[in-house]
Amino acid sequence: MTATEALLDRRGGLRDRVARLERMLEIRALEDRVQALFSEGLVHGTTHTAQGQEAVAVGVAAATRPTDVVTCTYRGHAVALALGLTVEDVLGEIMGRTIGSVGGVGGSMHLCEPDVGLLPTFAIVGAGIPVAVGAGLSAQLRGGDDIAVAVFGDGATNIGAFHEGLNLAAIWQLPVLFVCEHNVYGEYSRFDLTTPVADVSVRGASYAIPSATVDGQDVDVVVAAVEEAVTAIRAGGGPRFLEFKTYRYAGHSRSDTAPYRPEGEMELWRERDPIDRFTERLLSEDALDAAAADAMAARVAARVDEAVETVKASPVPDAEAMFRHVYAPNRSR
Ligand SMILES: Cc1ncc(C[n+]2csc(CCOP(=O)(O)OP(=O)(O)O)c2C)c(N)n1
Ligand SMILES: [Mg+2]
Repeated sequence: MTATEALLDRRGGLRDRVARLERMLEIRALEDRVQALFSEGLVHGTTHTAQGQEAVAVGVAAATRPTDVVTCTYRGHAVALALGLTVEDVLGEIMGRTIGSVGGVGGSMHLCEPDVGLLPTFAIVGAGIPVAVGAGLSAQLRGGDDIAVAVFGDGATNIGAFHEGLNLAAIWQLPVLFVCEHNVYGEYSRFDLTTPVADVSVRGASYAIPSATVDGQDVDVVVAAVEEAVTAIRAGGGPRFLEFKTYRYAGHSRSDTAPYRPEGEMELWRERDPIDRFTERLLSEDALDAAAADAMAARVAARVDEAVETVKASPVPDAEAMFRHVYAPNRSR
């Protein structure tokens, strides 16, 4: 199997609901390990993890296809793994090693893998939105029924690029799905202290875009919502906007311990943990038994342990790598 086939295989595997649980566990395990590696000084720069948001990432990946393109944020490890990147691809990039998806020069915030549709993840808040709109225009001009997906945070809906992107997508009826990961915080500020609406999906209405607020803690609900929106978009129905209510367990980045959280808030969200809920559902449906669930958890832990060793053994890129993907016009002509 070539590397591309392996990525497509991982993506296609998400057609199976039990595989969705395994991918969510993989995301959680990797993100927990990234925080530990950061504390050990093995992650340079900064890093933003997405524990708690796994159902949104996996649901979006399961209900789209690799020929669709996706832009997302600096909190992008979960979406990248869901789309099909391997733990080595993602961790290699986070740790700045040549084994990473872009050879270790991108880092945690700049993951990219065209084979499964991941355009670079973006460090600038909202910056992926107009790029996805451009990709939607490109898809429309090419014909066919591929779409573009922009994944962004609640804070990004206060950025100009969000409004420009929705407006343009609506007036040109572009095949774009706007996905908001509403995780209650933008950096160190609670959403309700920065934004005068409770549901950002209402903002879609001012651009005449069919929009909805959806439970982001239930992967089955996420898949159903994305499938419905994607079907309408592929049929030429123009853009759709989905806001998923979710929560980030980690602080904003690095060693932020999130002292700004109100007491009890985390516990309330943990009661609706997307992995626990989905595990319980699969067990109650007999789609999974306790032994298989344990084996799955052990398999994921071993995969992450092994990836950490592989990545640690991978070299850092040489200085020349900085210039390898830089485009410059030939001024001598
Ligand atoms: C244009 C711009 N302004 C400010 C920042 C600093 N910044 C980084 S993340 C962030 C918060 C964004 O919150 P949200 O969109 O809700 O995404 P989340 O981090 O919650 O996933 C800010 C203000 C930035 N990176 N880009
Ligand atoms: Mg947020």
